[in-house]
Amino acid sequence: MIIKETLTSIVLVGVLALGTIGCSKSEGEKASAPKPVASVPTWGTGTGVATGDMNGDGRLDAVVVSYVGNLTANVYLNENLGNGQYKTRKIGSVPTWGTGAGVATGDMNGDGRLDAVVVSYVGNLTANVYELLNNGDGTFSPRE
Ligand SMILES: [Ca+2]
Ligand SMILES: [Ca+2]
Repeated sequence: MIIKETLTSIVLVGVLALGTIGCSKSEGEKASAPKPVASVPTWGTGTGVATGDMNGDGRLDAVVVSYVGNLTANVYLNENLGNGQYKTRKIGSVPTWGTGAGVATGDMNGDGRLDAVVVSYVGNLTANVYELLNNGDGTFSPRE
């Protein structure tokens, strides 16, 4: 009889503990809901992001590619202002069918400045890769 009551108590404590954990997790998720640090225009498909110090100020910036309709994906530089805020501006565009776009950063031409490399689906089972070369003055030029 004592064993049965003990087992019942253990099960009840376990159920209560699980319930408590469940409630804590739910409340924790609400408290940590992400807030956007930047926004760019998009049609909702074909987006990607990469980080890199694109302007040489020592802070990582966010480069975003985003499908904006009309068979075009725009590339945006979100400059990290260092206070949790970003200054967003368009640095280029590439052709796309609107899905399967991505971006990476790297010094593609060896001049010491990070460039943006963009891949986008262009139809006919093909994705093209484009380079937006960092001119060092805040502008970027597509490699020709
Ligand atoms: Ca930077
Ligand atoms: Ca470069």
